[in-house]
Amino acid sequence: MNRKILSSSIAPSKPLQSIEIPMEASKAIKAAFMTLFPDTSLQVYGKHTTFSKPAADILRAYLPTATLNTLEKVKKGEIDIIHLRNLPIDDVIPAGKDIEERLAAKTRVSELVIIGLTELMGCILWSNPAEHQGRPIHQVSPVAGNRGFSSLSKDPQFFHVEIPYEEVPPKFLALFCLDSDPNTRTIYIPVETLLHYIPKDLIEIMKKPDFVIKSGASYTTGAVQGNFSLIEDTGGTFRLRLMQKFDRFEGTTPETKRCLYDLYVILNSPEVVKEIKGVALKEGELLLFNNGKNTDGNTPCGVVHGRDVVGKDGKSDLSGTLKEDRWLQRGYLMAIDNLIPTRNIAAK
Ligand SMILES: O=C(O)CCC(=O)C(=O)O
Ligand SMILES: [Fe+2]
Repeated sequence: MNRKILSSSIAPSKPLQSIEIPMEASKAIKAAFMTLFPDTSLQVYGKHTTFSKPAADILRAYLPTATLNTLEKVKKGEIDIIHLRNLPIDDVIPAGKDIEERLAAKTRVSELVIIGLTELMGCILWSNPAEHQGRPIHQVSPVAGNRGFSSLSKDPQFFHVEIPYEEVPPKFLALFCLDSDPNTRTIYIPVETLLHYIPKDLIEIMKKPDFVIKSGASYTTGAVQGNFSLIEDTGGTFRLRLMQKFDRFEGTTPETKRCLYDLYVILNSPEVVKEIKGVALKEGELLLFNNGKNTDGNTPCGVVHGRDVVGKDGKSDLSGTLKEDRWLQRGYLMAIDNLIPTRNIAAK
């Protein structure tokens, strides 16, 4: 590649907003959630929207005003990513290798946290029948066995924007830690920072609708694919569709084929790699981030995210092996005005 990386005008990365929920608030939220749903057999699945408003009301009642204001800024696209600490999780996080058994044996505090936050963000959780059996909350855990359910999470998570092959990807993502691995980090690069490393002519090619993007192995009911531009920039909306590895992207013209190659080199360059930031999530910690879309003007926002494992030598390894029982719950937060009804069938 003979393009020079533009390193002169790098946007100063905004520091990650990390917010500690006061212990009293966390306890009060948990007590209220246990009253709202005391059972373990809950179908938070299926009828989860029944709980959206009550769960959000509980969060509104107990979260500090400053925290609610920060969430509002994420909602408006003014903040890319926040790290909430000391949120309530269930008293017992069952041990074991079978994620379905672990899930069945716990109460539903963590689910209600995600459901309530989703409502606060003006979104609903996406129940996609093609992934995780249509469950609106995904288990991200490197368990053996049922891949469709356990998020293929032994596999590396190179940088990506979540499900870029969907016509309407989630606006926000929530990742909530129930069982931590201190060496495994959720990593991210702000979109704004990343764009500074992509030459302007390449950005123009990224705006052409001449890319095919395909779903991967986590779609158990069949692949989906679509024709997209990598950057939509309409003046009112900015959206990025990107992954660090382009094995599921294809250029449909010589120019866009070449563009993918150039982007691959840039995304894997030391300059970009040194922009990586990461958080080793602990129990009760949640990352909430914008998935690369802004509808309030055309300023880029959000993050490209992934996962690495930090070895004893302190080096980041994108394909590192994580602890078997690490467990995150994941929600795709979809903007209500953006839903594709037929793909949002109620989950069982
Ligand atoms: O495991 C992690 O920290 C990140 C996982 C991830 O990117 C995802 O589940 O979408
Ligand atoms: Fe992801």
